[in-house]
Amino acid sequence: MGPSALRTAGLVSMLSELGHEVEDWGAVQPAQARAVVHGNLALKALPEISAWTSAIAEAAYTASSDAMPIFLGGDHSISAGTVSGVARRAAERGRPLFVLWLDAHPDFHTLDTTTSGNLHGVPLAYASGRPGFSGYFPDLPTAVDPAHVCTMGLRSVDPAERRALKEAGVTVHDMRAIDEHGIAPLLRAFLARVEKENGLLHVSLDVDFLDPSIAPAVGTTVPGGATFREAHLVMEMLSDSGLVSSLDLVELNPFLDERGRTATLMVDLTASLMGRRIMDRPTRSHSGSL
Ligand code: 4U7
Ligand code: MN
Ligand code: MN
Ligand code: MN
Repeated sequence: MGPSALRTAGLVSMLSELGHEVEDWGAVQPAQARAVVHGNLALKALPEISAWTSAIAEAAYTASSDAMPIFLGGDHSISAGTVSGVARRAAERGRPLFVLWLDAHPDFHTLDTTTSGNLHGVPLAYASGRPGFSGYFPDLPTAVDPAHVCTMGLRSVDPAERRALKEAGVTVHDMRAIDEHGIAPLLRAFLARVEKENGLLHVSLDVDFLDPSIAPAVGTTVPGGATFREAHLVMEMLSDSGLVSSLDLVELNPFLDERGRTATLMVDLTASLMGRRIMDRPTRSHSGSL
């Protein structure tokens, strides 16, 4: 129901009003699921998610050829496909792919370390080429270099993920770092790296990045998330940077929403990313001083 709620909240008309040409490609059709059995018996819907991942990766690869795809979930397991698909496209272009993961969680479990078995908790590990997916998920054409991944907003990290993030060299700006430094300088430093390396940037926005008081429509609420203005500022800075080449909007569960306010917020955040401004601002580089 997530994509329907985002469409109902006006995603397409908002993008058109901002002057973008929009094509709604509708729903990706899943590939045929084949029997996949794994030793971790907690894994939920492994054959289905594996089949979806190959279909979504193919769609993401196709859609990123000459446009900026916006992928609507669904839960965050779609990003196993979206990130691996756009990574394949970036590699073909000889550009490094960077990933900004906006989430309360790092989603850095492998099939072996997840204890909940929830496959929306593994997509970043899969796309970064962490071990243990081979034979269960589609073969990765191109892994994202974990050194090109920045997570922001974390406040629920499992012990196995904490170890793996460190070992892999993922940049982690947890909520404490955001409290201490403010979100802008942390993001500015990451964007400067993307620009310096002539990278493409995939942004993955999980509803639970946001504080549940402003975004209740998610199954995995964790208190202490990004505020309304922090989230908009991130999107505005991303827009100014001109570096974003693809976007995920995931984890919206309209069944848990209050009069569509979370769907509306997700659409408004997308508007900030796609060029909506409170006031016109002089154009300046993202690394310039404010
Ligand atoms: B989401 C969790 F244990 N880590 O593995 C798990 F805390 O896409 C949560 O970020 C995963 O919402 C959350 O089940 C996945 C849990
Ligand atoms: Mn997530
Ligand atoms: Mn999450
Ligand atoms: Mn989730």
